[in-house]
Order: sequence, then C-alpha cells, then structure tokens
Amino acid sequence: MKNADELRGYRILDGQSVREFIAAQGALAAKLGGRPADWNVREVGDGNLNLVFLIDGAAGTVCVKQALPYVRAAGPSWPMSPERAFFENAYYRSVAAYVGNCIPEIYHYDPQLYCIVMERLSPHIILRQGLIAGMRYPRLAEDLGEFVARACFFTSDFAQPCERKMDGVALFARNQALTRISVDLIFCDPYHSSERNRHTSPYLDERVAQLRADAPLKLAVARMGRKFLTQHEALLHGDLHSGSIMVTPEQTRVIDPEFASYGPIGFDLGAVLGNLLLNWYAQSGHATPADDRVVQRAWILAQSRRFWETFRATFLTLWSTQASGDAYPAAMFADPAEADPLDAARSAYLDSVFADMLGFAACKMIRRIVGFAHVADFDSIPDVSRRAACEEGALRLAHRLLTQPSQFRSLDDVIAALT
Ligand code: SR1
Ligand code: MG
Repeated sequence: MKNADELRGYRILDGQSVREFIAAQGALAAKLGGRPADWNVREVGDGNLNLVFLIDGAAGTVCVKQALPYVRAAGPSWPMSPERAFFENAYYRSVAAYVGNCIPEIYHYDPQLYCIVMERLSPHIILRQGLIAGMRYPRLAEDLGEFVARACFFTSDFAQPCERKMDGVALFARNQALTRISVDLIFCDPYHSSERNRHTSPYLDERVAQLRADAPLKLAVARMGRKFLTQHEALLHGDLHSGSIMVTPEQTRVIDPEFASYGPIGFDLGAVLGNLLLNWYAQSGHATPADDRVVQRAWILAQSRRFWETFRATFLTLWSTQASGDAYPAAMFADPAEADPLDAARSAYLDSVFADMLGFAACKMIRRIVGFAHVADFDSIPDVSRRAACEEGALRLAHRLLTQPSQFRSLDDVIAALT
C-alpha cells in the first residue's frame, strides 16, 4: 500500500471534482466542448475495484476511470493501492502497437489521481451482460483469439530481445497488490474456509466441503498457482473475463487490464474460455418456455472452439514470420532441413499452452462459484435451486479438467465432457 507521502495530491473524485479535473486539461475540455457546467457527468462503475465516470459534452464524450485506495466491493476495510491505474495504463501502452483497435484509445493518465481518461465505448456493452441476455457476436471469438495471440506473442521472448522482455518483467513485477488478489482469490481462498468466500447455500454446502477436502484437486490447483507465479512467458492482461470485454456485433474491445503482469499465456486464454463455459452452464438457468437457449449454448461452444483455433493459428503464423526474439532464435534454424522438427516443436509448445488454458479455465470457474467474486451469469438466476444446479455442473467439469488433464487434448474433448 502506498504511504501518505506517496499519495500526496490524491483525492477521490466525485461528480464535481471530476468535472473540474477535466476542465483543467485543455485538450480534453475541447474534446467535450461547451461549458464544463453543462457537461453531463455520471458515475457508472459496477466492478469490484474502481470509480468510472462517463462525461458527455456538447461535442464529445470521455470515460474517466479512477483507482480507489481500497476494494470498492468491500469498502475501506480492505485497503488496496491505487497504483493499479499505473499498471493499467502501462499495459495499454505496451500492447497498443500490436492489437490495433481492440483496446480503447487512451487520452490521458494522471499519476497523482491514479486515473485514466479514455475513449468512451459506445454503443458497446459488457460481453457478460450480452451473453446473459442471449446475444451473439459474430466477430467475438476471432477478435479475442487474435488479441491474446498478438498481445502475448509480441511481449514474449519469441519476439523480444531478452533485455526488453526483462525490463517489462521488472516493471510489471511491481503490480504486487493485484497479483496478491489473484494469488489469494483464485488459487488459495476457495480451497479453505475464508470469510471472503461465499457459495449458494445450502445447496452447494456438501459439494464445497468435499472440494476443500479433495487433496488431488488442491494439488492440481496449487500446481497451476505455482505456474502463474513462476512462468513469466508474456505480458498478461491478467483478468480477461467477460466483464473485461466490451462488444457490439461489429467490434470487440478489451478493457480493465489493471491486473497486468508477466505470466503463462494460458492464464489469459483460460480466463476467456472459463468464462464462456460458466456462461454455457448458466444458460439453462436463463431458459424460458419461449427461449430454451439451446441455440445459444451451441453458439457458445462454437465460439470456444473458434477462439482457441484462432489463437493457435495466429500464434503459429507470428512465430514462423516474426520471430525476432531470443527464444528459439531464428539464426539457429536457418537450414530448411530443420523446418519440420521446428514445426513439430512449435506444435508441441502450443499443446502445452492448451493444457495450461484448461487448467487455468478450471481454476477460474471454481473461484467464481465458491470464492469472493462471483459472476452475474449465475447470480442473476433468480431461482436459487436452479442456480445451484447450474453451478454444480460447472464445478463438476472444472474438477475433471484439473484432476484428469490427460483426457482433454482438444476442445472437442472438453465439449464432450459438458453435462
Ligand atoms: C477484490 S477484486 C475481485 C475480483 O474482481 C476482479 O475482476 C478480479 O477478477 C478480482 O479477482
Ligand atoms: Mg475489472
């Protein structure tokens, strides 16, 4: 946590002070147009951590995101360094050159207020809300597969000289407050009785007790946790669930990279896949006589497959055309006779990333059902016993993915295991 000196100049913004802050930035005030007093300001943050203001002027609109010095969902009793805004801004800057318009445009970063002023995404909505409502997005899987492939490849040792990669690792290694959240909330708390946990009680009481006494499961989770801590393959978004993605039918935008750190590529992939699978399990809880959600469920599975296939194909293409880093250095493999063994090595590497993706997806599914932060996919199912049945199915799959990993070599294997 930052001490008082380091927080000098910081204050929590409100509707009036955010207006004054923007009014004092000439270029931003000009972007909004008109008189500051006439701007429409709304605080719309609904996440676990931050304030988010939307400000509309006569000529334009911006989004202002400020990190609070505590966890918003818990209040000041859970202090949290606002420095996360620095890492969010640093992530956007680090990947901007590689991911095109898959991220919002950043207009300004204020290091004292720990706030970012960025493009307001409109008419985009949060993907999770769209999926719950039964919406389909034709570009989603390919956009996300390409996004993860490009952001991870270009920040990895496949593309970067080791000095630059190490500079990146050193910079993001300071994002300790948020890494601590992931370490605790994903890989530890769900597996012992912590007062931060909750689950759909009493329906899942027995299941949760079993899970906390399941040594093979806990060892598998601990193995994934160690991988997360030690395998600094690429710069990760770090929290790429469906609440960190905004969509229209034509566009996909990734937001909220405040958990950014270097880690295993399968971690970001697993966040996307795990949250698609959670949504698949929640669909039956949202079914009505008029809409059984069968087509929606099939669509989600098709997206899961396409997401992985796009990631794999994009990553392999980048590796064979743009490998300028110190991992598998191009100079070592100039002989055309080595093309086949090199391809086989690339394929084996992607298989290991696939296995990581499934392991992390499973960890993320479990933590959203028995841990601190749950997902609206399940929470918005009003009938509690129905909600518990959906959650139970997701826990069963996650358990299998973690304890029987050798049974899952492809997305088809995963899909065949859905019950
Ligand atoms: C205390 S923050 C809880 C969760 O919200 C974020 O979206 C992350 O997933 C984090 O684990
Ligand atoms: Mg977030």
